[in-house]
Amino acid sequence: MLVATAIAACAAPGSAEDGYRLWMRYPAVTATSEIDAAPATPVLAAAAAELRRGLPAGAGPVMLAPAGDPRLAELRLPTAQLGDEGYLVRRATVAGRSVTLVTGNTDRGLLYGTFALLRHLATGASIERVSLSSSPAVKLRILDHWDNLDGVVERGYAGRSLWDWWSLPELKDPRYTDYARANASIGINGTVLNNVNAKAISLTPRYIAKAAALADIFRPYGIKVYLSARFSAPIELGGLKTADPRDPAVAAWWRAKSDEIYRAIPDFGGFLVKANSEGQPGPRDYGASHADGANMLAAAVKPHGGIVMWRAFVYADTDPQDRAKQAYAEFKPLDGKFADNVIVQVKNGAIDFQPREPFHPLFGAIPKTPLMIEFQITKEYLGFASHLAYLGPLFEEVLDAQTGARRGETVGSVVSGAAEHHGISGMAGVANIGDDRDWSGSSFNQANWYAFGRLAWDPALSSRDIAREWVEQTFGSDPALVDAIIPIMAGSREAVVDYTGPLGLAHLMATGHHYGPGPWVSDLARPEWNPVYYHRGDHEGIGFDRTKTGSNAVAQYAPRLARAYSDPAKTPLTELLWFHHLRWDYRLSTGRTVWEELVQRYDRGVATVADMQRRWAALEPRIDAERWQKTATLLAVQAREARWWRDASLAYWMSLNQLPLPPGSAPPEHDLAWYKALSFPDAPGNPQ
Ligand code: GCW
Repeated sequence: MLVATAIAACAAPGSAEDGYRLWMRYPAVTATSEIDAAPATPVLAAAAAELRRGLPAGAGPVMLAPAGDPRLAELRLPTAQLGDEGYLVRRATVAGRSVTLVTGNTDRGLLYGTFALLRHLATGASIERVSLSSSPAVKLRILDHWDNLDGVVERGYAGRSLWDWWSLPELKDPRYTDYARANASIGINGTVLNNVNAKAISLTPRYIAKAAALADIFRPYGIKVYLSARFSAPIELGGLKTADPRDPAVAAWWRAKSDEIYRAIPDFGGFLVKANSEGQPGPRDYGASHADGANMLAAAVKPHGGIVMWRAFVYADTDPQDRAKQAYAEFKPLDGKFADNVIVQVKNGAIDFQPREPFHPLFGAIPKTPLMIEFQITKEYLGFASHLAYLGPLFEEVLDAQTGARRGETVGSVVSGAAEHHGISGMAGVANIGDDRDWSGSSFNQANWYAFGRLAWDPALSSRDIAREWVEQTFGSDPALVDAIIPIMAGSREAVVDYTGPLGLAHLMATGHHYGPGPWVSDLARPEWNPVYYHRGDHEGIGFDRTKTGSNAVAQYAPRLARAYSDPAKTPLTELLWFHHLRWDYRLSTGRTVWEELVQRYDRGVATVADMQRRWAALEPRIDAERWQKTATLLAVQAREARWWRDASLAYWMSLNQLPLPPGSAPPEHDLAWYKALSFPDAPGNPQ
């Protein structure tokens, strides 16, 4: 099927630069091209439509053809290793015509190839010498939406949920399609529609029909729909007396429920489950294990090819051991006990998405179990939507961390399953998407969605390269502009670490909504809910002793790492107080004491934000007014809040250690009582 298409200008003149177009800011210039797409499947149609939107003038003929197309036979292309999602894009002569060929073994491969070609062109590269080939290292590349059915997004700072559950399935907001396009452009192939703190009602026929409507919209973009399942649903919806996974009536209920879902959504991905964590029901309520629970659900979706993503984010408010140890303690004995369509979803660190945590000790520790990593794209602990914090370096740091368990093994290689050859592998990101016009609350938050998708496709990519291609597509490929923006992004996450919790401190935020500092909080019912539990600061020193003399959490790491983490002199400064309780006057490799180093880092964080503001200010002439202004305003908020974090924290530490600030360091603006009295019951993202 040959479609000769005259391409009309796609962006209306004068259209607002409100961030809606994300990184897909295709040229507004009219282009005429020939797009040869055969055969026509919904996925190929979506790919061809994207080319019509985005192919710049003068690109010449583009052919989308599956590897099996007889016209390609004589080219002998190396398509065998592309798998079922990989692509190959290159110049070729097909049936006597010189074309830009996009090929792959499946239509999804062609879809990804199409987006790769558009990215290639949008980043300033030429079509004449295009030669791209890639296939994803990770199979499940998934966004987890913590969206409640009433439209509130837990830990969401970009407006309300994108899903208008009430008007679905009839009303199909065109935005759903744009969401799918954006995800497909970075290789995301799954979405969990509802919050892991799940309501059983999402499994009722009414809601299944709504989810099915979204699945129909996403399918042409290679995106499968998943649902978070409430473990007690057989009781709440089915009227059973128990949700015990070993009870045949419970298993039968889930089987029937799964059959019902698959009748509506034949390619339904499966379930995500948060069980026995923060009040959610689960198999432990009945004395059964996480494996019993996961395997029972896995059996229900197995006949349909579905999977279960079972979260390892468990800590019991009745378990007295170090919270950082609890997930490992619970899951390590279960290695090898999970069904083959279960994947265990592990947060990047052992506590909870803090600005910095050492990687989770389960990575490398349970090789018989496929593990998918869970990152948080929404910035619950990194300044909500307002702070500019590019998370690429955070994701990269974790993925590149050596587990020490096997030679050369990294968290990224565990996740991609390279060594163990598991049938499934995955990476999940808690979405930062809402109904804000710019989707994520700011231009730079879009970069975190982008970076997540790119790294899920290829965990070996560098966060800096990703930043570059994102900037080029989002703001334009003028090298002077790109070179000015990248440094702003590159140091931004470290700045947040510096002004919120340097040297490995963590979990110091205010209670509930997590907005702003609260390192003094000590009056919550359970010890591990309190920041004082995590920093253990007192008159003498600060930090959590996780060595043999303390909780011995270090022993959960491979011996080589455990040895290093046991010695403060061998522990990276960035993780020092995570593993060690040290005297305030303990001298570090920098020549400074712990106290001096802490202050220096708080100051550095505040100074970095000031520097980011200066750099951004200089870009005013080069960036459209609307996006420039919003970022400038948000940077001013960030500067104020960075100072607040630094001042409140230092005021508190000084109340403990009674030490003076090192010379040159400004005193906190207010006294400690002032900071403690601040209250923000209206802070967003905290469902009551
Ligand atoms: O970080 C914590 C959040 C909770 C969240 C939980 C989790 C969905 O504060 O809001 O609940 O993690 O990951 O389950």
